[in-house]
Amino acid sequence: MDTPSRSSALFAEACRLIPGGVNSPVRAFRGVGGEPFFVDRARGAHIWDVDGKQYVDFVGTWGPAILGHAPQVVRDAIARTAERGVSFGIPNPLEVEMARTIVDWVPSVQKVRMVSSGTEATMSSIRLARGFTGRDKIVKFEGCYHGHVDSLLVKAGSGALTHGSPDSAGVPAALAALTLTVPFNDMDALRAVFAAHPREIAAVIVEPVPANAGLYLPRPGFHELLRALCTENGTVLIFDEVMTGFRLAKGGYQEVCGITPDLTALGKVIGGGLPVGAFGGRADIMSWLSPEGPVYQAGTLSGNPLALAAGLAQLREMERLDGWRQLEEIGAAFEAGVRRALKASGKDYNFRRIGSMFCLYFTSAEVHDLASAQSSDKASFARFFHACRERGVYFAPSQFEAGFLSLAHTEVDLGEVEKITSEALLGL
Ligand code: KE4
Repeated sequence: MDTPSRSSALFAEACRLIPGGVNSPVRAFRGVGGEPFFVDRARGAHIWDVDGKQYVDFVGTWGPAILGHAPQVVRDAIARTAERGVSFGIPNPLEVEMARTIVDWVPSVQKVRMVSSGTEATMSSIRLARGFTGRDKIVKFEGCYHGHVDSLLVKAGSGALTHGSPDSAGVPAALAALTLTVPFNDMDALRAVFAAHPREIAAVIVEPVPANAGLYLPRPGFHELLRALCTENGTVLIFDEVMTGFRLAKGGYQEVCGITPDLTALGKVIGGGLPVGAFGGRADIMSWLSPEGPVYQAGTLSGNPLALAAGLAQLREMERLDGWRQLEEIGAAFEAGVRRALKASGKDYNFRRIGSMFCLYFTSAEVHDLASAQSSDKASFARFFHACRERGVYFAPSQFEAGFLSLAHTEVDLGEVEKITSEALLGL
């Protein structure tokens, strides 16, 4: 019998101590079968597992690693800041610098509050919208994922979808009933939900580019209609840009599409890999937040100096390098390679990309919402995933996740990946 790998031994121990052996479900490989490997270290576009195997990484810790893993500027900022303390629970200058950066870079954000995760950002945005409007109902889109917020674990994407619990147990039916769901890109259904609940909806929350059922794009006119309906009904429009913020453009996807949301949820990139989230928007809405207003929200580690120093270092480096232009060039080169690999293998699978975010659906159908995304052949995806993993390329361990490129992915990496993906597709 083969000696179990260190990953396998660690996973066995982890399963005795942690539910499913993981601290976040999607890491458990349930979407692709087999056991997860354990990471030993990461640098740039590469990760190494505890058994010494190297991978080109396209998960990028689910989005934060936009410069690549552990960039020098982030490590230096953390070390420098740690010399002065690691947490205060007292206002510190980095909170002002981060707030100013977000307000300057994201035009719709007039005021912002720091939190410690994307979930906190969306949860607080929903509570704030309900307090501001005095209404209870909210709208979300099927397959969109906004973190593990009770009100938003209704027809949710990401791990909730992967593990077959889009409507999570433990969420009171009375609460879930206040969350109305609509298929993304379905303009008739969107009009209908507002017609059925005129001036009753507190907020609509949307991933402007849904990336938690793979990755699909908004149809022309969809966000314009959404903006108009929210304005007509006094409904707060919340863009969940936890994933797209500071990645698809300096000002996030709202800079790309020209739509102005009322609130925006942020996370991932702004933490440089450390735990950070943020939410912000119209000053008249944000003024309802405690201690200014009656909507309570708080956090021991909100505005943590290490996390903000890491995030600011990452944002400044992106600005210095005009990283968004480079990411588009890297994304285009990656896409060209994938399309050559698909052509060589004779597979008519559906590859979607926007900037440095992508998804390869194992279906020839056009994917524009959750239902069409679910037409993907998950068994073929799983075989492709493992064939690539064995050859040293790590994609997200679920068909219902997006992939991420970084400034650290080189032409050499992409050339190697094209070869490996071609072999994996041919072997299906
Ligand atoms: P966190 O609470 O995980 O920091 O953020 C929640 C969240 C909110 N909004 C969007 C659009 C998100 O994509 C996320 C979290 N993304 C997943 C990846 N699909 C995180 C990975 C995980 O759950 O382990």
